[in-house]
Amino acid sequence: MKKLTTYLSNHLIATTVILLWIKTILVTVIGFDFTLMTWLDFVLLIISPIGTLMLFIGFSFLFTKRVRPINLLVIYSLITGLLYANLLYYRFYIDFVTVSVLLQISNVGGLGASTFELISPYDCLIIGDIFVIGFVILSMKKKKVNIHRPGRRKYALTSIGLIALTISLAVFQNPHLLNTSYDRDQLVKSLGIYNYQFGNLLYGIKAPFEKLTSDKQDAGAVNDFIQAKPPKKSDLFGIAEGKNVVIISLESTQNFVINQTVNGEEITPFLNNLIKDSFYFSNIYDQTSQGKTSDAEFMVDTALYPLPSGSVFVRRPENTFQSLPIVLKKSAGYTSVVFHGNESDFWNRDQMYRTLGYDHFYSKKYYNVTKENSINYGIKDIPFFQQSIKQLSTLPEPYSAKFITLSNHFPFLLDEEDQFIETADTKVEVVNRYVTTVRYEDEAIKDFFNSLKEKKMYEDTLFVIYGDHYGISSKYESGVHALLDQKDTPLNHLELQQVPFIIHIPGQEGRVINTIGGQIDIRSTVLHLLGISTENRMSFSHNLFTRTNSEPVVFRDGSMVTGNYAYINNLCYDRNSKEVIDRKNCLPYLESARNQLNLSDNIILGDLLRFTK
Ligand code: GP9
Ligand code: MN
Repeated sequence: MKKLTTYLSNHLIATTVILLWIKTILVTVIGFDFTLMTWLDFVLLIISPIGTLMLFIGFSFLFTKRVRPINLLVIYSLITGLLYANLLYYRFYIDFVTVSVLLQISNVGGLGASTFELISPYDCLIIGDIFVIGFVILSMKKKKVNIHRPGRRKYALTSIGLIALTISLAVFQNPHLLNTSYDRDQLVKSLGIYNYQFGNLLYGIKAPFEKLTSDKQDAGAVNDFIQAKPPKKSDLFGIAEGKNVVIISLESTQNFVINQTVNGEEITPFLNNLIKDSFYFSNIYDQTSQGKTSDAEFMVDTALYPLPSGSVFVRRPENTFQSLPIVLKKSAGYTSVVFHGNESDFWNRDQMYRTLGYDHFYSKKYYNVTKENSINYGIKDIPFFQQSIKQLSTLPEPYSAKFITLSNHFPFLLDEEDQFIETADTKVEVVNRYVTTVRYEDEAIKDFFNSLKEKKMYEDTLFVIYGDHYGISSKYESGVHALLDQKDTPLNHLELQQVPFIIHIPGQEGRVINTIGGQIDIRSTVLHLLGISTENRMSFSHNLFTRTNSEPVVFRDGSMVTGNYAYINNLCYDRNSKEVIDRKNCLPYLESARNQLNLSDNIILGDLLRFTK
C-alpha cells in the first residue's frame, strides 16, 4: 500500500493528464461523428489535446502544497465537465458549445426539456473516474502525502511546445483554418476540443472591439465587392406591387413533409393544395446556425448571414441594419408588425425588432393564453392565428405582418383533440410525433386563410411561407429515413436540410421553381415581386427567379451546395454520380462561401451599415 501511495504521489500529475487524454480521444472518436481520412487526421487526434491538458492541470502547481490536491481535483472535474457538456450539446445539435451559446442559454430552445434524454448509461465512464481520482487524492491528503510536482519550466515549455506543434500541423493541413473560425467541426477535428474552446473564448473577447476599429472605408470595400454583380430583373418584377405582405414562419418545418403521406394520409394537405396555385421553391436550404428561429428571421429581414456562433438578435441588437421593414417603409410606406405567442424577450426580440424597424410586436401579452389553449412553448397555432386577426384587421395598409408559429417545436407535443393524423410508426418516437404536430400546423394555416377570406383580407395580399430550420436533428434522423424509405447517406442528409418556401399571390398561376437557393434568398425574391429594387444594398440575397444553380448556397459552417456539387463533412461530392470527387472541383465555390461569410461577419461585427445611411 505504501508503495502505491509513493508511486501515486510521484506520478499523480502524469496519471491525471493521461487519463484525461485517453478520455478525450475516446469521446472525440466515439462521441463526435468525425471522418478521419488522412494520417495527419490521426496524428492531430492524438496530439491535439495533450498540450492544453498539461497546461490546465499545470495550474494546480500555482497553489501551495496544502491546497494543491483539492485544486487538482477541481481542475480535473472542470475539464471533465467541459468535455461532457460538449458531448451532450453535440448529441442534440451536432455542434460544439460556444461562449455565445453559454451566454444565451435561456434562449436556446430544444435542450431544456430533453437534456435527460441525451444522457446515456455509458456516460458513467466519462464521469466515474472523478470519484476514483477524488478518493486517491483525499486518502493521500489524509496520510499527509504530498503530490510531487514536476519541474515547472520544463513542464510549461513542453505543454506550450505541444500546443504550438498542434496549431502548426493543423494550419499545414488546412491553410484557411484560422480564417474560417465558423467551421467548428474542422476546428475541433484539427485543434482538439480544448484548443477550440480556448480559441472561441478569444474570438468572443475580440468581437466587441471590431466595431471600434471599423470605419467608412471598410464599409466601402464590402459594398464594392457585393455590388460587383448587379441583380437581374425578370418579367415578374413588380407583379405584387403595393400588396399587403403576410409572412409565416413555420416552426421546425422541413421540406420532406410536403406532398408526403403517412399511412395514406397527407401530412400537409392544405399546403400541398396551396402550392398548386403558388410559386413553390422546391430546393431551398436551411442556412441557420445557433440562433435557430431568430437566424432565419435575421436572414429574411437583412439578407446577411447569421453569425457563426450565438444569435445576432442577442449579440448585436444595437447595430444599424437595412432591414426589410425599413426598406418597405422607405420605398412604399409599409407598416411592419410581428405576431408571436411567446414572451417578448425570447431571442431578445423586443429589442431587436425595434432595431429592425418594426412598428409593433404583438407578443404573448397580447394574447389570451390559458392552460387549455397552450402547449410546449406557448399558445397553440390555431388560437394564435385566430386571436391575431383582430389586430391585423386594424393595421394601416399597406402592411407587412410576420407570424411566427410555435406548436411544431421539439419535442413535438400535442393534445389529443389537436391530432388530425395518426402518428407515424417508425422506431423513432420524435419523428412519429413530428408528423402530427406538422399536420396540426397545416390545419392552423388553413384556418387562418379561411378567416382571411371571410374577412376579405385575402385577395390583396402576398403570402410568404417558409420553414425556419430543421425539426429532426441528426440524432433522430433515422426515423425520417425510414419514413421516406431511403438510405442514411451524407447526400440524403443534405437534402433533408431543405425547408419549404412558398409565395402565394391570389389569382397568380402556380409554378414550381426548382432552382437551388437558401433562406437568405427570400428577401430579394419578395422585394422583386413587390417591385422594389435591391440595387445598392449590402445583401447576399439572390432573387430566386433569376438565380442560377452554379451559385453556391452557403452554409454557416463554410460548407456549400450547388446544382452539381456539394461540399459537406469536408468532402466534395458530385451530386449526379453521388460519388466523392477531387476536392479541387469544389474549391472555387468554397472560396466564394468563405468570402461571403467573412464579409457578412465584417458587416455585422463592425456594424458597417451605420456608415451607409
Ligand atoms: C421561440 C421560438 C422557438 O420564441 O421562436 O425558438 P427556436 O428554438 O426554434 O429558435
Ligand atoms: Mn424555430
